[in-house]
Amino acid sequence: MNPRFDRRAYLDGRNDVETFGDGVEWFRPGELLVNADHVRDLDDELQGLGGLRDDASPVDELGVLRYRFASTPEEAPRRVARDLDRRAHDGPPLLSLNTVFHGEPKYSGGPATVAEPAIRFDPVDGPADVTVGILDTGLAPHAWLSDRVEVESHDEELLDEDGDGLLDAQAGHGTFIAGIVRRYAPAARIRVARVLDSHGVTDELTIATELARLGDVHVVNLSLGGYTLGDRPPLAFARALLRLHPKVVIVAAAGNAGIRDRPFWPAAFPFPRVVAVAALGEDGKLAEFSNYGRWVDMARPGVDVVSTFPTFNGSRPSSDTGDPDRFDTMARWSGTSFAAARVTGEIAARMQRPPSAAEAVASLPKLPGDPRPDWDA
Ligand SMILES: [Ca+2]
Ligand SMILES: [Ca+2]
Repeated sequence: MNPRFDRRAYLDGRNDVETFGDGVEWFRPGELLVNADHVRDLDDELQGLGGLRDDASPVDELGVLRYRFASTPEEAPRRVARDLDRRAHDGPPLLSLNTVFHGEPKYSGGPATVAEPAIRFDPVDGPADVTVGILDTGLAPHAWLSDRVEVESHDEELLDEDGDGLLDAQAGHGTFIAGIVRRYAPAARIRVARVLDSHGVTDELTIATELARLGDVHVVNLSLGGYTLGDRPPLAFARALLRLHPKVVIVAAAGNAGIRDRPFWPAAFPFPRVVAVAALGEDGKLAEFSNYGRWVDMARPGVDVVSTFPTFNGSRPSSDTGDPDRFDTMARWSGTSFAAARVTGEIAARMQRPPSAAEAVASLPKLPGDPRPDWDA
């Protein structure tokens, strides 16, 4: 991890994402997602504007179709989304851009430059009947995690995918989160799916599709999100939530831009099953980087969290103060990502008594103690 990673500059340099100026909302270029229930009303109009239907759209899982616009890729989907979305302003979304989502560690902090000692815990004996889904950067082999985690080979973490000899900006994020869940819910099974690349980038269609395919889980951790055009709910995500088993709880990070007046999705979905988690600093107040809004449900510590991390030695050399990018099984990291993972673990741990995620959510304190964070700061 490079502590000076500049996400805006990094995203500007990628050709598979774009922004419309403010650098807060990011989208897949030339893509528009359409609610399949309304596609007959919209198909002529979209094709007339140059949209091509993507036959690989996840209609079965989500009821969502994707249109690709080859020409004027920036303007066409954006204009169509704005114009057509007005027709359904108070109803469920008819269509949306394919919003780019990103993991939510705090970049300026980054993992620690030296290994941290392990936090000891005693795994609980006996069969676990709770399964936690983690959609993230995947999972690296780790002694803490091997006996509780289901991970396919294509869901393993990629540490230096760009091959520059340095740890990629968000590599280790999923492994770190799995360790937090394990710490708070030692007996829970963990099912990992890789949706974020090693720089922490994905889009709503990818996440929604994986969510629909995750199978039999009780709680899903989503330490990621994004901002949408017009602050409207992201369509593919809304569809995925409708199709998910009604008892499944989603725990989502509130985001790290220090924004207090815009919804961050999916955390901002106003459903009881979506638990939005802000981060507290060491003083027990809302962390300065944490987003906050009326949609935030809980807050947990999110600064200088220590958890599991891949073993990696980057090309930066050692000095008198040690090797700045040599990671030996543990790291320190900050962000609403890790506050959310703690809530996920707390829910899973409480479920081992009554196996209901919704009841577990209701029984959790919104805040870990007094004093309340300074919400209005
Ligand atoms: Ca790299
Ligand atoms: Ca090194």
